[in-house]
Formats: sequence, C-alpha cells, structure tokens
Amino acid sequence: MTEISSSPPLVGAPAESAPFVESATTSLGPSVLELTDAEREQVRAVAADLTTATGGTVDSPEWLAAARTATESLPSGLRVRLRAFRHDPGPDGLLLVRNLPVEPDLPATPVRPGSVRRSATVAGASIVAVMLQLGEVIAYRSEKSGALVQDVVPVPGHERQQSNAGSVELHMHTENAFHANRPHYVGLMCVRADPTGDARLCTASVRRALPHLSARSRQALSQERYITEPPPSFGGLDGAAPSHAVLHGSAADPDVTVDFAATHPLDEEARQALTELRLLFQEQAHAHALRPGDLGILDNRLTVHGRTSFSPRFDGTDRWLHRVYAALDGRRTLADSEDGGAVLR
Ligand SMILES: O=C(O)CCC(=O)C(=O)O
Ligand SMILES: [Fe+2]
Repeated sequence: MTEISSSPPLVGAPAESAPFVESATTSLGPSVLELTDAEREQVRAVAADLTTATGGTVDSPEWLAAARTATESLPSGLRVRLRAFRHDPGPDGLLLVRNLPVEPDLPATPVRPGSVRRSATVAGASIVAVMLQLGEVIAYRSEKSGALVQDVVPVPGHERQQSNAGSVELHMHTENAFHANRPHYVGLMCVRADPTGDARLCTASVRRALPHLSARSRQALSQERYITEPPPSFGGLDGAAPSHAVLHGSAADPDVTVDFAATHPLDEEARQALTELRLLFQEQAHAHALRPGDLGILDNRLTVHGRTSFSPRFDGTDRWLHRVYAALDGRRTLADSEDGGAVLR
C-alpha cells in the first residue's frame, strides 16, 4: 500500500463569511491509505457478492449479518489499518481510504430529497463492510428515512440549507451533535466528484486545536455552558435542550461536541470561547476534494467536518457521496433503538 499526501489545509475567514482560502503547507500523509488495484479488486469481489446476498436489501438484519461476515474477507492491510485507527485516530482524527471500488455504470446523481441506497451497490456495500470493521452500523429514524446507506447530494430548492442537501458553505459540526447516541465514526465515500471541483469536505480536529486554545476558553468550553438544537427533522426542541460542555472526557485529550450552526453559548464568556475554537478550527482545517473511490472516515469525537460552498447543476452530473455511520457500543445504542436493530430514534 502506498502512502500519498492529501489535499492542503485551508485557512479561512469566520464561519459566517465564506469562502475558504487554501494554502499549501501540511500534508495528511499518515492519515491516507491508498489501496493497490489488486486490493481494490479484492474489495470489489466482496462487495459484488453482497449486492445479491440475502436479496441485496441493505437495511435487513440478514443483509447486515452477511456484510459483517464479509468484512473478514477485506484486504488484510486495510483491516490492520482500520484496527489501528480505532485504537488511535491520530492527530487529525481522520483516515482517508482511497481507490475503493465504485460501479463503472453509475446512474445519474439523484436530485430528490432524502435519497438513499436501499439496494446494495458495489460502492454502498464497500463502505458498509469497511465501517463494520470499526463498529456497529447505525442510522436514525428521523434522518433519510432510517436508511443505513444514505446519499449526500445537492437538492434543488435546498441550496441555502445547513444540511448535506445544501450547497452554501456547511458549517463545521460534530455529526448529530445534539444526540446522546451520536455516531462514533462517520464514513463519507465519493462515487462522483463535483464536476466544478469547488466542493471540498473540510475537517479539523480538537487534538490540533487544543494546544492553541487559551486557558480561559478551554475552561469555559469544558463546562455545561452550551446548548445544541436538534434539526427540525428530529422534531426540533422538545422542551429545553440539555446544557452541555463542548470539550469533555480527558482534560489532556478531550472529545469535542459542537455544531457551529446549532450550538448556542449560554453566556458571553462561553460565546467568546466558542468563537476562539471556531477560528482555530478554520485556520487548521484540511480541505479534501474527494474523488470517486475516496472514503473519508472521521472520528466524530475528535473531528468536526463541514463543506465548502459549490454550484450544483442538478443535471445528473453533480457530486455524489454515500454516508454510513458506525457506533462502538451496540449495548449503549440499544436504549435508542426501536426494535433492537440498527435504526435509532
Ligand atoms: O458534503 C460533505 O462533504 C459533508 C456533508 C456532511 O456533513 C454530512 O453528510 O454529514
Ligand atoms: Fe455532517
């Protein structure tokens, strides 16, 4: 397997004022795994079998069981790397796996809202198999109809939304920051690149930001002085949202939970600390122009992500990602599961 450098970091203005501006200094070498063509074909064979296994119905428990078994046939170098990432997600909390298989005869990029993959495709089965090496694959009933493999595509009429259907800048966020059982890992796999080249997945990690954060901000961010609103699709605010800390866990190596479009400080000092963190993330963020077969795996405890603005055409040629979530503790997510399965409330 070859290590290759990734996209340059980006340096940007505050979240309110896009655009991001790129500069070329650091590389993400250690966080990138490029599969050889032989390894890609090995993954393709596993995924192709899964397109017909148990009828190829992704969301059925039987298909998921078949996918879980099939993960053992992934290339050993990939499995070793995923296990190592689970142990230590590194300073960027990101693993970019490149050269995964995608179908050669990809249909037009969907344009309808809430588009998902209910039937297994080569790319969809590949991302599920990879994510199952990290944890249990989960989804949310209120999001993309609870499908395990979701499409991330721009949707006409949703351009200005702070959601993955939008095409304005998507502010940095912890995935489902408001949710007690938010995913531990988010997988975003490109099956069609943005034809304009403008759309970039942006990532930044708390491990990089922490040493630059003032002691005062660190303290404020570590206290329950913030609330995070759920999106309207989850029913909005049901009474008062619980206050929470943005930094939590180990003081020396904390987790971060924040959504710069939905997290509100409860006092002025907390607001200043949030601004300091946002600016640090923006200064340090990496921008990734994903290509077909690229899978960005984010540790959702350490890494926030967002997306630059871009200009969709809505003609079937737009950027198209698949998204799959994984959680480490299936016993813990059970409390939010309606039927003991993978779909949470
Ligand atoms: O489009 C992207 O690159 C990221 C979208 C996103 O944040 C998501 O789907 O969770
Ligand atoms: Fe996201």
